[in-house]
Amino acid sequence: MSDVVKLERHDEVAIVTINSPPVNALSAAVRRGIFENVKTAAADPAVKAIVIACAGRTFVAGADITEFGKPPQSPGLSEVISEIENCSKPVIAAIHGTALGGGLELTLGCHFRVATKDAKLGLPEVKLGLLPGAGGTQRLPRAVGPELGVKMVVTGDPIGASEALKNGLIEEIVEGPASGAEAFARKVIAEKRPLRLLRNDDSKLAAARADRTIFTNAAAAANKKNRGMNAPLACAEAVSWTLDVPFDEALKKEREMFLKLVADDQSKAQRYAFFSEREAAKVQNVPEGVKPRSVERVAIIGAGTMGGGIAMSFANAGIPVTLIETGQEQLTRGLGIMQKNYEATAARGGIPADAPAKRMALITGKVGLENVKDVDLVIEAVFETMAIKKEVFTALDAYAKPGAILASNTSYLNIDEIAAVTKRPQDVLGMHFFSPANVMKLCEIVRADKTAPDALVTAVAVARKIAKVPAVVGVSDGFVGNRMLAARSKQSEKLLFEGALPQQVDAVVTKFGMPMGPFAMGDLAGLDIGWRSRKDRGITSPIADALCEAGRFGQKTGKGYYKYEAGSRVPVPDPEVEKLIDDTCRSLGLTRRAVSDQEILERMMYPMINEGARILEEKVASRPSDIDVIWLYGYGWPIYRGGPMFYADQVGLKQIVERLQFYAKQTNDPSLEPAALLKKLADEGKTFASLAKG
Ligand code: T1G
Repeated sequence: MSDVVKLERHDEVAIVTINSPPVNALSAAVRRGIFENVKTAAADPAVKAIVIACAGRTFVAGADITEFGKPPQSPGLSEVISEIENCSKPVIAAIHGTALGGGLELTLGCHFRVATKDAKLGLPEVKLGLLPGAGGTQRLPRAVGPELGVKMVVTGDPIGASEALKNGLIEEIVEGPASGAEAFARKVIAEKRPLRLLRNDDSKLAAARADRTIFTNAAAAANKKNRGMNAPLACAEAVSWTLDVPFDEALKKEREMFLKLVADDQSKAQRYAFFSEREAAKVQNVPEGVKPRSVERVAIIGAGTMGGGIAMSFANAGIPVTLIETGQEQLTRGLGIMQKNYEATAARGGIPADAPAKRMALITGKVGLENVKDVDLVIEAVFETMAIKKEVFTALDAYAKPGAILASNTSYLNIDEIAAVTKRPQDVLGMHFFSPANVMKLCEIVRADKTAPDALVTAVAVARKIAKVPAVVGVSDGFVGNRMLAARSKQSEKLLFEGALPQQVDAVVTKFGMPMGPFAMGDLAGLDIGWRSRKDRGITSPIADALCEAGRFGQKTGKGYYKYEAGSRVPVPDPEVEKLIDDTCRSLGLTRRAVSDQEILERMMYPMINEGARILEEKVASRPSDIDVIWLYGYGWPIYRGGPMFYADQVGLKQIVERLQFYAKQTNDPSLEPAALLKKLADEGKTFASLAKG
């Protein structure tokens, strides 16, 4: 018998308990165990009802994603679900934690479902580039109605137990899942309640038969939100089969669609992203068993855009935080901006109406650095100049208690240098959030030379606790993300001198799947920032400088690389800019040429990949997948392309080396010569992924 699924009998109720940590995923052993034990219980004349429950922290969280791509093992999940659905005795699912994907599909084959009040129920397969592959697209709409059904399948977002109860997905909210389900089972037996087979229940489909816009709207919304992705549209289509395709035929079509998607590069990339995000949170090169320090009290230094956003991230996670400024005026202004931010989000329904007050109550404003004296973690987010950082860290070192961690939110300054002004370099590290910090999920955790292992794992744990995606990086100009972005920016500017226009470059990059191109991004951030920095460093960038000298700082002045109609953020190509580029190139004696979209794509992506290879050589990142996580969650790299290093493996490293060598020669730019690691892997016919296998 299975050791991950147990069967016990409480009088006339059989309890089948799944116990396969960490999330009771439906591995072959678990599927076999459920199948055998349900059959045994069904055949036992003393058993009048069967409960399926889970041990541990959650009900089944889905199929075992690690099994995808491997030869299928019997029994398949659909077979297990049919065994349950066709059982002559009532089968009740006892849900707690999260019933997701195949886990929820398992419950949909049961005749009844009960759940604890905090349970979440969903079909997130679309987030893995898939669609529910074990009947979820056909049974869920029959349980909750096609409108909520198609929304849950296409967005992949779960619903809570109370919404599930309201919409008929569960019969009751219970206390202990198994005991509550057992009590419910006894009621079903006593009442001789007829079994509820969702496959035969079309009662909720009539409305959609009358108005199919439910599906066309869901598909349109999916297409708009998930540009270039295959799965959301497939999900919307599959749910529409509930209206006019016979159930068993629809299951076959669903299975075919699932097999097509699971073999698709997009789903491979999304499943890779799922595991890479979790891998990144596992800190490498620290002694075995290092534990995080306890962090009860947190202080943020600086109530500007970044400091405010970081404070909101803690408040959003329900964690009280002290926000410290040097003057009351700055503090009041910062708190006011955060209040307005929350109110705007609540006004558009992004958070409950009472959330702004609740979250602002978690943020305590204080004036003076001495207010850090009792905190366990300080995150500094003041001006990006080394002089100010050193001044602040000197003071923090004096005021903060021993063992408090001092983190800087700097986006590129040297953490070793900052740590050196303190007496506690072992407690100093970087926590680089991305703007807007209350929205962007990435947090680069910068490991300085003397950062203690437990300080490092503490910062990673805190980042996860505030729903960020941490990735550990080393000290380097721009750490990982911005360093690779700089390699791309260098090429985007050169392409203007060679013959491309901003709108052509941006169109190639957005067609690839990035949220915006380099020039629109520059206009958003403000071209004057780079202009000031170049002047500080005594370097020029003729076209960007000319734009700034003309007062074209980007969106903030209504003109930059593009022009912006009053009140609009939509970039509009501007003939004045084309003329400025022409004039600048002419003054430099440059002859412009036609540049193909393919060259633009390669000149945007391959130099970043090359920089990623150098970052790995220098151990500034320890895994190629960490670099991918940084680009997925810090820069909006399309999830269905996995990340720059995953994409490089798909293109083929040999091809990338050849193109980099070609462009290095064509543009006389030695920085485009392939990095040694990239060249070595290409020569050996290997991939970046092969590095992860050690
Ligand atoms: N398969 C295999 N491993 C999984 C897994 C899964 N479905 N879900 C989680 N894990 C691992 C994860 O890699 C990590 O491993 C550990 O469990 C804890 O996860 C047929 C085809 C359930 C909300 O998409 O959303 O069903 O790093 O760190 O933050 O139609 O895990 O410890 O070694 O995320 O508490 C659909 C995916 C699958 C749900 C818990 N199901 N999982 O979050 O822990 S496809 C999903 C989650 C499917 C059917 C289709 C979350 C969680 P390690 P964790 P958590």
